[in-house]
Amino acid sequence: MAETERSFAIIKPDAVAKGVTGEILARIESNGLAIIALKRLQLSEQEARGFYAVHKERPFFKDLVAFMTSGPIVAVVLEGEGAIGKWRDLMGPTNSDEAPKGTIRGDFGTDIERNASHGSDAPETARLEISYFFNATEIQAPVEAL
Ligand code: 3AN
Repeated sequence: MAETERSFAIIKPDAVAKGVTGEILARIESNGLAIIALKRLQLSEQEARGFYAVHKERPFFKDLVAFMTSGPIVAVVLEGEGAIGKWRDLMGPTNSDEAPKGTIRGDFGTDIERNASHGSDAPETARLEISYFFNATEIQAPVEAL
């Protein structure tokens, strides 16, 4: 059995603007992942640059920051068995052009930049990303764990 993990997800500005936040959250829950923290916010340029700092030398960095600050996002903490891999499987490949139907990026994204969602790629990045958006007091454990 996979270990219980936490992952960090973003419903990106394109998906929020399309009105598919609820559909994406429903896919998370119907696939056995618990939503243990959630907020809707608009990133400042500085916040987006900080979140994507690992990509700061990449040619697409400026466009990525412009896109991620273009409208509200929904930030989510997920918890469940193998949550990091499970959420990445549900999202599909980074490029929405290549993502199969039935995946979030395939169904709701447009291209490699406007790809509807983000997910952590490893436990250490999940920890960093969660703490970038949420205080410990904003994260609730699932009811059965209390
Ligand atoms: P993932 O989000 O699947 O882990 P990363 O970490 O390689 O993908 O990329 C972070 C984000 O940067 C992606 N979600 C995507 O929006 C954007 N991105 C990655 N590669 C490109 C690219 N070649 N052109 C434009 N945007 C890109």
